Amino acid sequence: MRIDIITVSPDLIKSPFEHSIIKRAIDKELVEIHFHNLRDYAVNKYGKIDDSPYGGESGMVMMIEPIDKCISKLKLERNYDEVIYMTPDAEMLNQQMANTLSLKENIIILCGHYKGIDHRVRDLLVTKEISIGDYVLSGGELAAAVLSDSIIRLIPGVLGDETSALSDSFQDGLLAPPVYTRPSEYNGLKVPAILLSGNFPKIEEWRTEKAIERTKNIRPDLLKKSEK
Ligand code: 6GU
Repeated sequence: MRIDIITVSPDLIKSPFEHSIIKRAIDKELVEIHFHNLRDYAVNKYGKIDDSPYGGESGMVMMIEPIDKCISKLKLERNYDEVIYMTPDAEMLNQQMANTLSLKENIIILCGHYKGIDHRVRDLLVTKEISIGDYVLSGGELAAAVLSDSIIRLIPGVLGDETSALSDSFQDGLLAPPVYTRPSEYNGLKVPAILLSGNFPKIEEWRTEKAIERTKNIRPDLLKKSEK
């Protein structure tokens, strides 16, 4: 898989890709990440990429021309499955979307900034818009890093233990059950005895029960969704 990230702050978004599972995925050549500085496609030599909005609102709006130039150049080189725009006024990211996107070959992620982008970009160039939650970030870079991480860890071969992505929270529509490791007792706090029993069918039953219980308590909306 190849991910092209278009941003005005490449330095802000690079570091999450230099650690741990994501770094290993890049080193193993399971994914390629390319960063594109939107200022390299500016409309003048001063690096202009934004302008004041028509209609007299405050703030600055990202212009269509630099974005179109950058995306058009990329599209000459290969086909893209999706051009994703990161913005808070969009459908919210969930595990199902990450699963679907992890099967794509090439995607572009466009990071928003300022007051937004000229809406013609969204109408003409963008194929999918994603928010990472109901709050506003200063820019789309951190959201793009979140989206990329959620996708990359699902690419086959990225996680050493192939089953571990399948047991993630949300994969079965439930929050994950609690996990424990040594010691079996710490300051009087005991690990649930069932986990030490070696009775694996019973342990599975316990895990499902706890997953349902935690989901009911913390995210009852997830259970309502699965009933629909
Ligand atoms: Cl994708 N971008 C920005 N700027 N803020 C957000 C977001 C995205 N998702 C939630 N808040």
